[in-house]
Amino acid sequence: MNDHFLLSVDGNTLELVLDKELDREKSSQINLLLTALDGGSPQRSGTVVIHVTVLDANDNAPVFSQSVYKASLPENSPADAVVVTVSASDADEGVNGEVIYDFGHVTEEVKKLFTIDRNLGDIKVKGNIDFEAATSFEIRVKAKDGLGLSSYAKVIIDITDVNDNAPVIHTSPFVIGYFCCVIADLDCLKAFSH
Ligand SMILES: [Ca+2]
Ligand SMILES: [Ca+2]
Ligand SMILES: [Ca+2]
Ligand SMILES: [Ca+2]
Repeated sequence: MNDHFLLSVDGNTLELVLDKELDREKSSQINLLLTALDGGSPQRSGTVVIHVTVLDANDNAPVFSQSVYKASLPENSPADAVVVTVSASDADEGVNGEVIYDFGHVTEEVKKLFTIDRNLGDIKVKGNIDFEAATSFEIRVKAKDGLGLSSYAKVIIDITDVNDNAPVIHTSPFVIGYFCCVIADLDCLKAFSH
């Protein structure tokens, strides 16, 4: 007999009883060959094949291909530029295995600057990425199947600097006849501070 089933005999009635849990992801079709023997001489037998189709239950959450995705993005990248694509698979069938993507809990700033494609997992630029405002982002992403089982991964985006600031000379009257000059270049200042 099969590992999963037991035969229960009551007189001439025979019941096929499930003994061990079935897993569609391991084996979705099971064929059982049942042979009945009589006590006569010569002994005669009859055979029947029982075909069992295992239906799917949603017992797997989506699994991301990586727990952490890393990407690097130049500041001022245009809207719709794809930063990174996340991907998760779900071993279940049909709606139980359909994966959609979303951000997990993220800051309002992240929502203003990035979007995620629910079906493809593409994270794209939406707003103005400014290295002088933030040099990296950490985004939690979620993959959810059709019945709501979900899992999470982390996306780390490092913003790279572009020379988009000209030096600015600040002058202010200090004492009559003297001026104090400060030359500031935001790009350089950032470069020194990192
Ligand atoms: Ca399943
Ligand atoms: Ca699933
Ligand atoms: Ca900038
Ligand atoms: Ca810059």
